[in-house]
Amino acid sequence: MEGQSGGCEERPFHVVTPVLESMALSEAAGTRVYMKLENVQPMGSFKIRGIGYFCQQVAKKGCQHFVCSSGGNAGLAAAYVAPKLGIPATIVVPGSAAPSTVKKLKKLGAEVEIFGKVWDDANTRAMVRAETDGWVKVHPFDHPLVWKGHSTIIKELRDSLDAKPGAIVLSVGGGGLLAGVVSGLQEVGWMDVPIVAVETKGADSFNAAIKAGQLITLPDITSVAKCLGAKRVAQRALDCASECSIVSHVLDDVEAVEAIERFLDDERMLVEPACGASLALLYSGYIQRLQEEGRLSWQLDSIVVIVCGGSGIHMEELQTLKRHLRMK
Ligand code: PLV
Repeated sequence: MEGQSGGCEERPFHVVTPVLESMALSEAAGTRVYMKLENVQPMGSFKIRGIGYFCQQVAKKGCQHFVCSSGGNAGLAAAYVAPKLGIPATIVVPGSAAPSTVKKLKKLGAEVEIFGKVWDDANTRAMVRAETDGWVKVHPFDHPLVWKGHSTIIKELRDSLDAKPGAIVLSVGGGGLLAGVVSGLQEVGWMDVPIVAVETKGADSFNAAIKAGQLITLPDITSVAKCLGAKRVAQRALDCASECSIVSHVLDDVEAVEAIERFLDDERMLVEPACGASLALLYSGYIQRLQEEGRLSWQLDSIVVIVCGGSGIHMEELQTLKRHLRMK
């Protein structure tokens, strides 16, 4: 199919994002840190890469209607590309989704259904609607086309860095970003670059799967990082662990939210707790701890942190999160 239709619809929906060195993060991590700034993508997160690519491909095959279950950001990406492809979209979000996200989705022209408590509930509902109405289900993380779209992050990194990084830090929800990064590393021949996969306690389904050696379904999502809140990761995410070196790390909500505040001060950018988790790994001294434990090399020339972004955050929401976590 690729290349058949030509014209502007073949152009990706995502933009090539900047890679910037962060003095503050480098100081905290004791190694030079580059930020891959996915927060400046259309709709504020990396999701546009994979979701945009998926939607573009199924549109070519005659899709009539998208239905996407989402914690927020995948839905925003789908709602953003749908009118550009001339296809209506229904986004199913859980009650935990930020009200501002729901508003934004409606503004983009999507039909929004709020269903259940966490993303898994919304996903069950989206599957029913896809089946009964004959719509195309847009999965936020578990599809090869989504991973292919996300893999462009690594090709861009290869083009913008002088040398391959010593490690890549990223957040894991259902594992779509992880799967995309691994396929990108395979494509550019960087398979020896270790990945640090970060989650928050209460949204740590990847860590649970790694420990058990099989997929585990968490009883509930209790973390404030709702966009990391898939009770069970994609099988592909777990399979990635046998194809390359992945260090799974879990930290606290408080650390993730502290990292959001520090990042706002240091880099003047506001991101979701889902992204704060990756930043906290650098700010809270975990790189050095992983090096002491022998899980990461002492000879890291540089680290790339994927600033995955997220739209469901504002100053007011940040204050609410801090109150909820009893932070000063
Ligand atoms: N968010 C998904 C799944 O939510 C969504 O529907 O938007 N960082 C941000 C800002 C995200 O929005 C997400 C995923 C992730 C990281 C994790 O990506 P994943 O799911 O590909 O591992 C429940």
